[in-house]
Amino acid sequence: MKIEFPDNFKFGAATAAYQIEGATREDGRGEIHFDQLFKMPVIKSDPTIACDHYHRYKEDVGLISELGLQTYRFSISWTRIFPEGDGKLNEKGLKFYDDLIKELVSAGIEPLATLYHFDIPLSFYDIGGWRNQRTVSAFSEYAKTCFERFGDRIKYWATFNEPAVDQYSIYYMIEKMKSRKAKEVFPEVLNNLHGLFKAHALAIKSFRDLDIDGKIGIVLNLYPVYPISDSEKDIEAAKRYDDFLNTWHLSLSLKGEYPKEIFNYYSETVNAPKVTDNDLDLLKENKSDFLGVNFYGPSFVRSSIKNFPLKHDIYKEERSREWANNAKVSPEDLYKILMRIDREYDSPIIYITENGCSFGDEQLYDEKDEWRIDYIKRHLREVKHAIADGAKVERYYVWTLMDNLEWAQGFEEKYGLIYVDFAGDLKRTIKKSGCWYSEVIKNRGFDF
Ligand code: BGP
Repeated sequence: MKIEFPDNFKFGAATAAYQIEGATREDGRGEIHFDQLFKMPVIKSDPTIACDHYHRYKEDVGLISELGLQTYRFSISWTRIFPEGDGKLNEKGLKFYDDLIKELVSAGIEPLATLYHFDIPLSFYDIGGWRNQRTVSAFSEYAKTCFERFGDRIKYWATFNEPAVDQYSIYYMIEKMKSRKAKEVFPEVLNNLHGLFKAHALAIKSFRDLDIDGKIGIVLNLYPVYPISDSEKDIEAAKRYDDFLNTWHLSLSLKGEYPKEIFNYYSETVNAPKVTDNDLDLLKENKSDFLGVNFYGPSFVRSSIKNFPLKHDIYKEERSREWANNAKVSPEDLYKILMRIDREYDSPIIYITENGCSFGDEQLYDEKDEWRIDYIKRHLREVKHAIADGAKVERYYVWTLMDNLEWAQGFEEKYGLIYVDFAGDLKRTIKKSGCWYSEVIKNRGFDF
């Protein structure tokens, strides 16, 4: 059977600044919170070089071109533009992105830029992050600067990547590692998320005030959540996690409002978030033009006494062909979440902004790369299935363009369509999956 995609559907791949750029101490870039974490002895990878994309961007755009990607999602590093987060502007940082964009546009590749991919300026983490109004105002100034400088060439923008991961997997976990109590940290997570969504809405407002001819949205990590058993406790724990992960973020992003029942539950249990009427108006008046969906796999949840107030644990299996990067390979769940968004949120425009797999360490010409072809194929089939059933899915970005620095997991995880020789000279080689994807793009589909 031929799986074919409509003419308005675009194929691409995604990256994030910190995971590929390197050059963390060059040309005036300011420090981010992750720079500090990477100095800890438990984390062995070195972000100062990463893929050295900062110096090899021309070669990398050449490879994007060779793959035939129609669009490329990358992120802009806030502290290259404003080294301290606010205040002094860094012309050299702006120039790097100017050059990159020029290269992309002249090769006919449409850029989609993310303004924030987990890279909070160090100075702002230390003053309470997103729950400090200074961070919120600084972000909207940074966003405005990017729109003014690049908005004539970049038409597609995402404000934030995965607020839930930024706050629940990163902030919450880091603060708990400092032996702080979940009862203290979780309310901060909700207040941070509130500040982050205000920053998102302010960025949308300035995008529209500047009358940029394009679309702006946000990127969420979304997936169906299942209880691990049919016990009442597990069912309730799955509901709590689903409420937080999916409903909370979807409602804020697409309706510009808090989901009442969950909001009341948190107000009663953790006395957060603190929200004013003006904030609510701001969110309501500045909703996204599109929703970015990052999908890796469903979640299986059991009840636990840990992780107040969600009180859940996530079940994981050993990595295998059917359990990539700690998530079960389950393309049908991509279809399910897409249809849920379509039904419950008035059929928004959706871009799959990340989908991909790592099976751990992988050599060049490895059978794991064959598994990647199978993974992408099965997921794309479900994307088509959702389109056929009415979901407005218009783009698909593979995570990721090239093997990179996978945060705390370092260089061991390989998600790339392009192999990077980290043990040697960082030479890039297009993998078989990259060649296969290239054919898919050319043929606007594949046989299944
Ligand atoms: C997403 C992030 C990416 C990337 C990807 C894979 O959450 O936006 O930056 O890291 O996940 O990561 P993981 O191996 O943690 O699933």
